[in-house]
Amino acid sequence: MTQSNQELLASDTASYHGLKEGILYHLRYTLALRPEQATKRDWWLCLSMAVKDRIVDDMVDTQDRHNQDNVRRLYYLSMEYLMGRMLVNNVHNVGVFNEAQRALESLGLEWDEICDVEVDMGLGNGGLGRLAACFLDSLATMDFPAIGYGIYYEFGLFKQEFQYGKQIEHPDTWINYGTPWEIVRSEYAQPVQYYGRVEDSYDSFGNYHPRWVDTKSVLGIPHDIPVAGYDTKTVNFLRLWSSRSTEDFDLDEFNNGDYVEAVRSKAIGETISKVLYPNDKTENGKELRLVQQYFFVACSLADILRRFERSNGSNWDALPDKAAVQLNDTHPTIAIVELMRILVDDKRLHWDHAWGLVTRIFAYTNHTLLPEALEKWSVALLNKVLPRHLQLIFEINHRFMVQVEAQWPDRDDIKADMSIIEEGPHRSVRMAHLAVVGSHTVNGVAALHSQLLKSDLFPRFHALYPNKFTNKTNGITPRRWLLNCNPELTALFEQYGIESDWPKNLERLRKLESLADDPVFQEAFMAVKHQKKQALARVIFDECGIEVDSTALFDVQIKRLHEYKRQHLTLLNILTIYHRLLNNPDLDIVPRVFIFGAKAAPGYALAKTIIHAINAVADVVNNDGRIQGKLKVVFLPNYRVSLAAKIIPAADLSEQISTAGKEASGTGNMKLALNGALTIGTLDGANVEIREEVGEENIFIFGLSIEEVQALDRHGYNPHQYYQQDEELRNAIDWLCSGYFSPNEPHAFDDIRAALLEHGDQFKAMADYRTYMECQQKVDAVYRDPSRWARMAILNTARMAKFSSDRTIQEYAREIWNLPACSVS
Ligand code: B1N
Repeated sequence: MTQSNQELLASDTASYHGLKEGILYHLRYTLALRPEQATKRDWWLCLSMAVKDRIVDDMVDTQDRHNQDNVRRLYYLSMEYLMGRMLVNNVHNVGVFNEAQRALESLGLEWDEICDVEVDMGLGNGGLGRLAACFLDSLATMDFPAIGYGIYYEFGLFKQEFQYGKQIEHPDTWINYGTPWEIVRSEYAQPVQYYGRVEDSYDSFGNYHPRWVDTKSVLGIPHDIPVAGYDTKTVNFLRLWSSRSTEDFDLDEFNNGDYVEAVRSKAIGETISKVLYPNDKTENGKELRLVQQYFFVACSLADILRRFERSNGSNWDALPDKAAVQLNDTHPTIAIVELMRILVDDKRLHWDHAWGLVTRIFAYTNHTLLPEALEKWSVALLNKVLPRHLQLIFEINHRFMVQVEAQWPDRDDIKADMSIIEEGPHRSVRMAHLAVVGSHTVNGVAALHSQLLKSDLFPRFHALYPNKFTNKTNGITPRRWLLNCNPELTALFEQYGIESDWPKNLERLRKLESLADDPVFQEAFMAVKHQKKQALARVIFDECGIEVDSTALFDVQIKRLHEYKRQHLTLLNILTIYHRLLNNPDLDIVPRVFIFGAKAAPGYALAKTIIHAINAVADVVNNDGRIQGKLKVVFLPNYRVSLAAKIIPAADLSEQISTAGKEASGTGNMKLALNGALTIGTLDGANVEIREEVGEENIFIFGLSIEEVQALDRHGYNPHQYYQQDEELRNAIDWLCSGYFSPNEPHAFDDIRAALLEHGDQFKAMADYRTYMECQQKVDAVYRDPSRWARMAILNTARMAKFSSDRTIQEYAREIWNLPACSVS
């Protein structure tokens, strides 16, 4: 071997120096282009590859260290990861932001324009998927050995477009041109079995060992996305599985001479990882969804055990010391059963031995109390897709029922209530019960939500296992949600002597408290806000063609569209203000721009109607010269992580108005407050804790408390009463449904009225309408006092330390995972 070859092989860093050289290297040797041929996308790609090269060097070192030290690892199992754009985050985390900016500048390129080329990695629906992404960032930043496992969906969450105000969905073809951030590891492909039947069989000692036979199989291919921590060498990764057919898939058809049919059915194997289900909350019980769940769980567990056996052989008793597995909601709960199957059927452990290990490995996070979101799989479907797993579930349940009998003798009602199997004409498996029984710890995502888990959702389980239940209030990564999206504000921090390690230690921002009354700082803080509002105003004009005044109050409601989140309550507010303005054009109100961003599940008709209604009202309001631009309504299409990063720094007011008890936590509330938006909200989810942190004088709280909501549910709630007694409310609803806003479709919005009146207003919008309107008046009054508003906004930013996902992950690591950090230097 020549000297230079040896050097090259021995070298453990990229073979060029400087990002700019890296960009030009990739332009020539990866894309085979001359600079004058390169498009913005080419430059984005080359910069991304050059940044990835840096990250890969640290990734190799990190993984070497973890393997050599045979560390305990956290495995995060999630069906969803909303990573958004990777470039901006990665340049910040690996400390090459300035170098990257200079490199682009010297090539005559505009930083923002190049970043805007990147398509979001949108492999999730909303808060649950984004939480997983924030957690990965915190895990790497705090040097925790961790691997995220999920699905490499070919189509992420649909792209949303409005046609005549109605939501139209388009496929999200994010992977069309490939992504520079992945490393495909075909060498770690995993086979997965499905269908077939269970055959009785006995080993040579006469012991019963059922065999799962005549199965179909697919192959999972891992795509690794490096996750670089901020200001540390640690680089973890997210391993996403795509499905490929194996060659023996439907060999019978092949042998029967039906070549085309064999190839067609090969394609079925590839559909498993095709598309993310766009339902946030409603379960649809579709076979493909179950197949997706088992596919990624089986691949991930096989991968975890391969890694374990490489270092520990078959010393299964050490498994709970080396692996902690977190279930992100019930979606990966079949993992509990799959690990039992492997340990009992394949590794031949005794049941009690295996169960003892399994229940020390898993922990389960619940993200919602809404009954329609609680997963159930029909026994018939499970028997078809995973017959051996169904047997194991019955066995788990049988042993669990023995425990229940011991605790509550002869109480069949309690058994029926707690059983993993729901009896009835269509028997089904309650995945949440399975998750609770098979986990050592169950957590909710905000204090209030965790309380309700114990008192309302799982009271019997709480009585049986009082120490299993705990709270881990959600958090957000301050890197993406402040450093990356609001560099103008973070520059101010530097100017005012905030320690530069604030992105890793958000407590540092508390220093801003002492500046909250400083008029010069107030002005500087609000000047940044105004600058971000101007930038958002340009986005609004480009996207919607609507001109908005950047001095107006920017009132922001960004989240999935759902009745419980009550975007329609905001719509009633808008209709009322509009009505007041028309009746009194000189009315002295604070000019407002209502800004919405929300996708509706494609099958959720009422949610789509609400979008249509907001757009229809917006169209009338925005073009009515009589109100002199005092009111504007904007619905930005295709809400996603990268759009959130543009809206959040520009928000004055953050709408968090869910019916008390329905929003498990919320995380947008935290992102907005961190960027100095004031919250108007109900005492729900993490709003309760935000109030505790910022102080009740720095937040606008209104509406029914959870006790009041529950009392109304018990004693009968009558929405008609509010309709009859409140003229403005009645007018808003009647006007919406008069055809005035939809002359071509006069009945377009009747379903909203029906939901609010005839169908009983499940989410109590009618009851909260008046206090909401009154609270908005208080908002107006404060906004008219710029110094008071600035003080409140500054105190919100200053007091968000609790909501850093670093704090959340620290708590999981100490109290659930027992996970030591491992620094790589
Ligand atoms: O999880 C977030 C919370 O902050 C939100 O309050 C909560 O609504 C959200 C089925 C879900 N709960 N349940 C889901 C998502 C996809 C799906 O297929 C349910 N998402 C939440 C993070 O804790």
